[in-house]
Amino acid sequence: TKSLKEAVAEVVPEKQEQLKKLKAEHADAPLGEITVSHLLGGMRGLKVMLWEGSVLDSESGITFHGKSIPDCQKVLPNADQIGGKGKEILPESMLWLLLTGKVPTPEEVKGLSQELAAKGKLPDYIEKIIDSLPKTLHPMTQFATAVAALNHDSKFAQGYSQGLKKADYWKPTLDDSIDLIAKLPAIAARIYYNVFGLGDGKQAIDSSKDLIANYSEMIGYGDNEGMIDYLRLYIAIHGDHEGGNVSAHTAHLVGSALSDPYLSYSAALLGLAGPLHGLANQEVLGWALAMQEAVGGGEASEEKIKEYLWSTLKSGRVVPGYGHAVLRQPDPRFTALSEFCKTRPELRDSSIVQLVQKVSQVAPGVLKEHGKTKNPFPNVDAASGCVLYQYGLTQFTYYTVIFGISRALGALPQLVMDRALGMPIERPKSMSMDSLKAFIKK
Ligand code: FAM
Repeated sequence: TKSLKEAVAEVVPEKQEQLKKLKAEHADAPLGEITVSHLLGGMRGLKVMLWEGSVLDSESGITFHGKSIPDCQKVLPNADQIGGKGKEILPESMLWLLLTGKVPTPEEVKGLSQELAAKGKLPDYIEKIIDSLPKTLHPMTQFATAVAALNHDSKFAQGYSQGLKKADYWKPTLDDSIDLIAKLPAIAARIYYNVFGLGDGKQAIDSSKDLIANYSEMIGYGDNEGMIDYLRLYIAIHGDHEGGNVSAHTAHLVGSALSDPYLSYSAALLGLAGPLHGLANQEVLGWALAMQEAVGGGEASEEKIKEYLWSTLKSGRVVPGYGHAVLRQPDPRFTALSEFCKTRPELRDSSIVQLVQKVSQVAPGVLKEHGKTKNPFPNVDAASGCVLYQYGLTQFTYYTVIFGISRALGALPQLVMDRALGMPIERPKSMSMDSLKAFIKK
């Protein structure tokens, strides 16, 4: 059985060769025209980033090394296959796929799970930093603070300062990345304890359990099979959404300055904390609960839901959980989480889950009529929070932290690849309005 590091070491020369060929044969091939509206429009649609783990198609949604979410659900090992209990994709399996492009065997996943368990304990100083933060500080700010502070022990930063060769940069980048992914659940659990006084504050790790079974135990859900498997699925499928989204792009940008994985991922978390990106799951739930109060739960009529949607839009707000910068169809991640809800009676019968599902049928029509958004369909965040809520995790300022455990599965593998491929510092050209005008006149 291979370790993840051995599996990555096999892939690196192949990727380096592929890049060499691409440069030699196609360096000058055009990838489209850049217009002023690209510059003014958040660079939508510009093909200007290399990202190996996943590709997002506007119609069919995300694929991870060519595999759709249903494909991954078929082939990636679950907890049942490694001696635990559960049918959903293990985040460890997704991490392996994202890093190597290969489907791991259950034995390889078990080995990775054990490696993460062995590295998951937090150093004392990190616990102290978290405990010293005010409970009123947003959990995402606490998350980014703790992750940045882990750079105290970065192998990459240490190696770099000791003159590490460029060809070897990827190795300590991978060590740091695995170390960070191993510690994210304990950091998240410690924040839960600091802010809400929930969980036992010990963050104990059982080496026979997978990453999320351990995390669930830390936050007080160790006996809840439904919640544990939901968290596995949620964390596996939120892992990567190609490179241009704010969190992934931020990790890549900051990492391009050779900031170590802790600093790069801390910056990514700060981007994830924005309401148009990761904070949307927190926003959706607040909005959905207010709607439930106004129109009723699963039994609410279509008319009442429509009225509520219009009142949100007329007050100048966006409907949270709807629309997407790239997708133009319902988000397959939304579909996967909705399918999960159908498999569990406690979710099937939940009033808030039923309401969210009903809204997903009514909102596209209303948003089309409203006529602004290019995508009237639900994105992943439309569904993600109501399940947590139903399982009793009602502290919705915490929801984005769970997303933050997940996004590392995609952002950090690309950082490893960036180092292996010797990608340069990112430095696009900016223009002032005056200089643009002068340029256009030429
Ligand atoms: N409700 C109302 N209006 C919306 C809308 C929505 N859900 N989504 C987009 N619009 C508006 C948008 O505000 C813009 O209006 P203005 O021209 O007045 O500025 C117009 O429609 C065109 O926007 P777009 O081109 O369709 O979307 P963008 O690519 O600019 O933005 C989103 C994409 C996701 C930021 C946007 O759809 C949005 O604000 N959605 C609600 C928040 C949300 O759910 N975010 C989560 C995204 C998720 F996938 C994630 O990152 N986790």
